[in-house]
Amino acid sequence: MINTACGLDCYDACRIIADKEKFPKLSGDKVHPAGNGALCALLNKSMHEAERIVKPRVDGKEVSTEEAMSAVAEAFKTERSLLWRGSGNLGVMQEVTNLFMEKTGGSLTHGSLCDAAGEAGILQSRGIHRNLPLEQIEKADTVVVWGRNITVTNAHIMPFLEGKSLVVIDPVRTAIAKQADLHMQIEPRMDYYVAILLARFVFMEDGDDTEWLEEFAPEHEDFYDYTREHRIKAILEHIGTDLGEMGRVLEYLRDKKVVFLVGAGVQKYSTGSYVLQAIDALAAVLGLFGREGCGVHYMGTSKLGFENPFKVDTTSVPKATTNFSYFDTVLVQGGNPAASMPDTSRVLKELKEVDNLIYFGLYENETSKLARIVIPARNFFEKEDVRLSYGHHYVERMNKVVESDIGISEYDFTKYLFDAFGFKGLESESHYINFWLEQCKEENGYLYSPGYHPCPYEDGFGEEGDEEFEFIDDYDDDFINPKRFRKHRKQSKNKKPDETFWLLSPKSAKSLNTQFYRDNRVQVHPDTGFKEGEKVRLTSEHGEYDFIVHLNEDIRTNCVVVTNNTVGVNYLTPAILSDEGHNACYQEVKVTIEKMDSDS
Ligand SMILES: Nc1nc2c(c(=O)[nH]1)N[C@H]1C(S)=C(S)[C@@H](COP(=O)(O)OP(=O)(O)OC[C@H]3O[C@@H](n4cnc5c(=O)[nH]c(N)nc54)[C@H](O)[C@@H]3O)O[C@H]1N2
Ligand SMILES: Nc1nc2c(c(=O)[nH]1)N[C@H]1C(S)=C(S)[C@@H](COP(=O)(O)OP(=O)(O)OC[C@H]3O[C@@H](n4cnc5c(=O)[nH]c(N)nc54)[C@H](O)[C@@H]3O)O[C@H]1N2
Ligand code: SF4
Ligand SMILES: [Mo]
Repeated sequence: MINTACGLDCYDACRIIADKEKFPKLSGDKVHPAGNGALCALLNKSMHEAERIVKPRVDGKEVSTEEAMSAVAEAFKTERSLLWRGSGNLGVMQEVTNLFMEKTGGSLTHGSLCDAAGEAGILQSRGIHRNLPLEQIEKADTVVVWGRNITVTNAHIMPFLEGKSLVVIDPVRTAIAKQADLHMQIEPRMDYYVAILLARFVFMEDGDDTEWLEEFAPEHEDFYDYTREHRIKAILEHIGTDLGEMGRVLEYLRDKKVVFLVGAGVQKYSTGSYVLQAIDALAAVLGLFGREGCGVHYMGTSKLGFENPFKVDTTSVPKATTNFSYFDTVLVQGGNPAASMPDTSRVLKELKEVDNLIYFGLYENETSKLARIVIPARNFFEKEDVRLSYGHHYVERMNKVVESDIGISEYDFTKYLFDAFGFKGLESESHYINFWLEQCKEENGYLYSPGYHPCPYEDGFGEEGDEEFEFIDDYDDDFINPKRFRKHRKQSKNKKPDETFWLLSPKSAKSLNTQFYRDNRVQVHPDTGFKEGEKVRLTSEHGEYDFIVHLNEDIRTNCVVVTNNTVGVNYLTPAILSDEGHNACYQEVKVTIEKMDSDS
């Protein structure tokens, strides 16, 4: 039996037990604390069925690996080069290619397509982001699932929620919302207001944890004043809720051990960082930090506490809005920017202007089709690696399970280029693997990340635990101006009804981002009058694309859902960065829907 872990970009980072003889049949680890031993269909089925790129290509012709790698080396002799890395595989060895970029004077990216807005908000309030361990979630009375679609994206957290009161805050009645004691089906992009108003109500009923606040968050009186600047009635209407529902939520928070499980959904906006700051502030008012069974769980900084041997000193460009055309050579590794980045028209134009676009990945996709050089990669069963997790603190060694003739590992790719350029200083593959593993703490036979803290923020905030909690004291929003709430209402009599829809683009159960199954549908509420199966065009100020209607009663009538594995979804999304964190803002967009003739 060989132990490894799933490298797909997922909260769970499941441990896998593989039998070489029976591969690709796999088992989960039933006794592992971070799961119930079941592996999901993406790993068990989709990944093995997906058709791999087998042969390298240069200028459309199949060539040997040696020829293709020599073309890669040649391409890096140009002046301006960039490595754009996606999240196709979350093993730490993905980053070994940084070492070559540093030597050759190339650029990397900063910021994220994913969670960096929320992360920036957390850093503002806590100074350091220590994620809440799973065993604390298990001790909670109430779990608030806030913008996270856990049955789809984080299924192995389900056992930790058993027997708890469950509140879900989501514009969609998701599967977990249907199981919840209370579902707030709010208007999208309003989570900041939900959190601030809840905090305001907690203060109003003297439910704040004054003792804790005095010790760890002495600015709480300023925050109390700040919450009072928010007009209750106008905001409640905008959120799509009322006093009664807010009161019912408070019942689940009052004098309870509460955990907020916050997902990517709340922060795909320019204002994403403020949302996490506001949720953190609510948690602070309730005294939820540093206390058993309480806290905020978000996508964690999996490398926290590690010395990273692949941390390099290079220039960088923002990942979500990369100007590819500035570069002569662009290496896309483990990603599919031609589909996954926002504003596809812009991205395609940029990518087409790159002289040497190199695609290093497993499968054909929108990006591989544009590339001048295509290098097939090894998948995570075919190479050595180490898996950290953003959902929990367990670290797994990823052992090679099978040999493969297909592709090249990231380490060998890097080694080839070091040798071709005569660069020195690359250590052996096992040196790096051990370097990561040796930094972990071992307990009860499990490896823990050095960033693990059993009860985070017990002593205080910041790197050393000697800082105060910082409350949010400002909210900037150009997209929706809260001061205009009242004006909007007054005008609404004469105004045409708003015919735009929020575009939500969550993850799909059938895909891992753009890997595996690709969809072609837009989900809309039946009350919109559209019919199942008809073709519609969605238009935003950034572009348009056609989809097939799928009716879904679980969506607010003013929202549409196009999951992020749907071909064309990012033609509609904006190439902008969040106010903090340089994150993509996929949902800062409204669309119109137009019925198309069935034969157009
Ligand atoms: N509209 C919209 N768009 C979104 C999002 C959204 O919410 N809405 N979400 C965003 C988020 S959160 C993310 S994380 C991004 C993800 O976007 P990307 O990071 O671009 O990831 P994928 O599109 O899944 O492409 C991953 C590719 O990695 C390759 N790959 C897999 N394993 C390996 C390996 O071991 N080595 C190498 N070299 N290649 C490998 C596969 O060929 C696969 O095609 O998408 C973002 N896009
Ligand atoms: N099966 C599967 N699992 C995955 C992935 C995948 O592609 N497929 N991708 C992985 C990756 S890269 C990531 S980043 C994670 C992300 O996983 P999650 O954190 O679950 O993020 P999403 O699926 O984008 O959206 C979560 C929820 O937010 C809701 N939502 C949308 N807008 C708002 C809003 O304004 N406010 C609130 N309160 N809720 C809102 C959506 O309806 C959705 O239910 O999942 C990982 N796991
Ligand atoms: S994709 Fe997620 S749930 Fe599925 S096996 Fe991998 S880590 Fe586990
Ligand atoms: Mo992500």
